Amino acid sequence: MKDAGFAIIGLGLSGEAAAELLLRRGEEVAVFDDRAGGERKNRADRLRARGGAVFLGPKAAEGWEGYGTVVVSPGIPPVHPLLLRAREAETPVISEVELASRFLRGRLVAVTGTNGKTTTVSLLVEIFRRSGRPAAAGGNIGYPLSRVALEAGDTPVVVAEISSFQLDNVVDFRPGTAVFLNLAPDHLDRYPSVGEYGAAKLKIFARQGRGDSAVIPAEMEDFLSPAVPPGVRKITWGEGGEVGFRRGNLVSGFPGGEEVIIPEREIAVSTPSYRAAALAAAAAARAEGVAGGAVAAVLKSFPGLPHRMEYLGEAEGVGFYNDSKATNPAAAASALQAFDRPVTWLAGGRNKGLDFSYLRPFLPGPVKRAILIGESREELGRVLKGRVSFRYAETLREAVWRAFRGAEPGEAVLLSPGCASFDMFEDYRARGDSFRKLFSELVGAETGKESAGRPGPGSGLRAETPRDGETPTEK
Ligand code: UMA
Repeated sequence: MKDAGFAIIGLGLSGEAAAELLLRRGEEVAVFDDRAGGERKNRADRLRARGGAVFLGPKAAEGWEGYGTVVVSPGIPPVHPLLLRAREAETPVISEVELASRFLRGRLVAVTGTNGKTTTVSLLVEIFRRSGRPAAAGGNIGYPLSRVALEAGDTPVVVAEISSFQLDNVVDFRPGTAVFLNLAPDHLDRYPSVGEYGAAKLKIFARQGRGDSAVIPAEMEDFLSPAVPPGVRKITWGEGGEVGFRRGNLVSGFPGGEEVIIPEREIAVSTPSYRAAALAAAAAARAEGVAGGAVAAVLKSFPGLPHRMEYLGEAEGVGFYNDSKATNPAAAASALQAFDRPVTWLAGGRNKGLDFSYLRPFLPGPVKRAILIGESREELGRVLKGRVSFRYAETLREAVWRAFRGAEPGEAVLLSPGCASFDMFEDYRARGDSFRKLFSELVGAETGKESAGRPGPGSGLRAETPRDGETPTEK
């Protein structure tokens, strides 16, 4: 029994970065992972070369001793046997972002919510940079916060994308500004209920205090307020909030007046999810004292991210949209709400324990036809039955071609699966890349030429309020 040093569970991106961070501080580190293959072996070699101990594979647990602190990677389930052992021994357990935050010296702005986190974080980083404050992004965005602490711990502002998994074991994690985006059912393969999933997300506020800000959707104020400690400044966004869309402008309210940040029509992307991210980012920037000009400059030019309502182009008048990042029903519902022209909807994949009946109120909406793929296709089919005509496809390729052949010029084909990708692809990016490739192939095959770019006015994406001199198109 050692009862000293750190044990890290999981040797993915987070585990490796956390181990490096601790080794650099001269700490004793042992890393455990239930699997041995792939990139883990290279990571283990690198860590061993720096003096860390690494235990990989089904017998890894045999190397477990007593430790001073256990650092847990976000993907490790709460019932993992090593975590249970640590709890039994009353060893402190902290998440990787908790560890990382102890080494960050700049201002920490943290963003959580079910959907829209990465877009909001990306907007905020650009806004800070535009305002002259160097900023770095990290966390669930794909770049561990421990890596930010290692490589850029002195950056004046760190904008962290924080998942519920990362909040499960926070202790002193204290963002100067905490941004809450939304809450919809997700990850019910890990949490016993939406309540427990939501409770994990609320921990983003738990350690905040005087001088900090909580940026919350106005519509969730009653629900969120009890979780925000006294003395924390609350800034609400969205309908009825301090920062919102009013009279055709994105405005920020403040005592004694209202500042127009940017006319709505100048915002680069008009989808509901991007507009929500824009409001949350503007509110967080305001909380951090950033001038409206920097916010406006970024909202005017930031084109959105790949795999999130990404417009691929047109094939014979049919617009193709890649929303592969929609891995839960709420994200798919938000995508459907963006259209005011008929949509052939490609959906399905691995269900994360979620109830697809969430989608019912949004159907048929713009959906003319659905093509369902993946493990969950029959479960989804049962929800669509009687509301939307649908058929099954074996592969994404079959789905794309069927969708294209069945669509009329002026319509759209949307991949917004509402499910995880792991039944058919490595991750949502691989699924989106495959969709993009299939689109290029069919453009080449059908027309001999490719057309792509971002949607312009009249693209068929719903603008929530009419643009000047324009009436929104009816279906
Ligand atoms: N492992 C075990 N036993 C288990 C489960 C996993 O040993 O029971 C091991 C795996 O063999 C693997 C390692 O744990 O080697 C993986 O750890 P991890 O799943 O925590 O993955 P990381 O590579 O560290 O990536 C994590 C986040 N992953 C998850 O939350 C599942 C990444 O978010 C994040 O970008 C990264 O840290 C950097 O912060 C991904 C994600 O899917 C994108 N997030 C979820 C989402 O967005 O919905 C929350």
